Amino acid sequence: MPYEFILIQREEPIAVVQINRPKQLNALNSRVMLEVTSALEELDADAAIRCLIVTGNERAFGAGADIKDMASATPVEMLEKNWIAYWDRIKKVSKPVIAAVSGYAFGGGCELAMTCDLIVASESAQFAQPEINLGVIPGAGGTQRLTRAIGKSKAMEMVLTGRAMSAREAEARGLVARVVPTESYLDEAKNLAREIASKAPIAVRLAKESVNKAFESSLADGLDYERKLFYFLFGTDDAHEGMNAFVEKRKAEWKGK
Ligand code: DAK
Repeated sequence: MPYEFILIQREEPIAVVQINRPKQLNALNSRVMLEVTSALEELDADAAIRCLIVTGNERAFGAGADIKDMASATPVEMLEKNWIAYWDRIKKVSKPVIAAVSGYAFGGGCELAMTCDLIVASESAQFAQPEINLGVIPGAGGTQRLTRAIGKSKAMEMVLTGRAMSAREAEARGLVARVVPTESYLDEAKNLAREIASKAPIAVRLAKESVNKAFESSLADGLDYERKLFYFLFGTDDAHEGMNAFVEKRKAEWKGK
């Protein structure tokens, strides 16, 4: 499909999906969400790509859902937008998705970043769920994912006041994996993506699946799930290649089989 609000950069084995609505600080409307979701799904199906990045620009990852679009919406219109379906589709992408965040990650922007597998933040990134200031609450996972990421008390504070959290605090609280200089945040995210892309592809896919399972299961069920994936990997050529390469003191050559 022709894209209006995103740019795609392919640098095999990684690819970057950049939200490109700079005048509106990358406010997310239905079209933006459709394009981001479709691009991620296309790249997920592309065998030459092994790790994905979603980003915005230095000033804004995304300032949230487009408030102008929502200002006079009725409950039925919001329901029919079925926005949440985009987040569910992004969650189903099998390859790792890194959010490279600089500037504002507010409301739906913060929720989009949290839906990715991990966040690399620039020093100037700010995270907030400011929906309370609009008379509503987060609707695309903010109250749930933020709480799981940073704990109840801090999530409560952010959701009830709408106050923003700095990149450094987000790192200290485990919301983001690492904070990097603003001028090189995308390069740092790409380096991380390339590192992940250099690992055994099936193991990467199942590792992602297993970590994500931790958010949706009891500890006992999660451990059980992890163990089954672990046993399964012994049926792959790559597992034997990885272990033999270690024993033979050489670099492993992954086949993704
Ligand atoms: N929507 C529309 N336009 C936005 C916007 C947004 N969220 N954020 C910024 N803009 C626009 C501004 O209107 C302005 O446009 P012009 O006036 O120049 O035409 C331009 O971007 C620059 O913004 P500012 O002039 O305000 O820039 P500042 O640097 O002064 O301030 C700011 C930046 C990010 C602090 C400020 O713009 C701001 O507070 N923005 C709103 C942030 C916000 O409240 N975000 C949460 C939106 S609610 C759903 C699930 C989830 C959601 C919706 C539905 N369903 C399940 C159906 C999500 C909801 C949200 O995210």
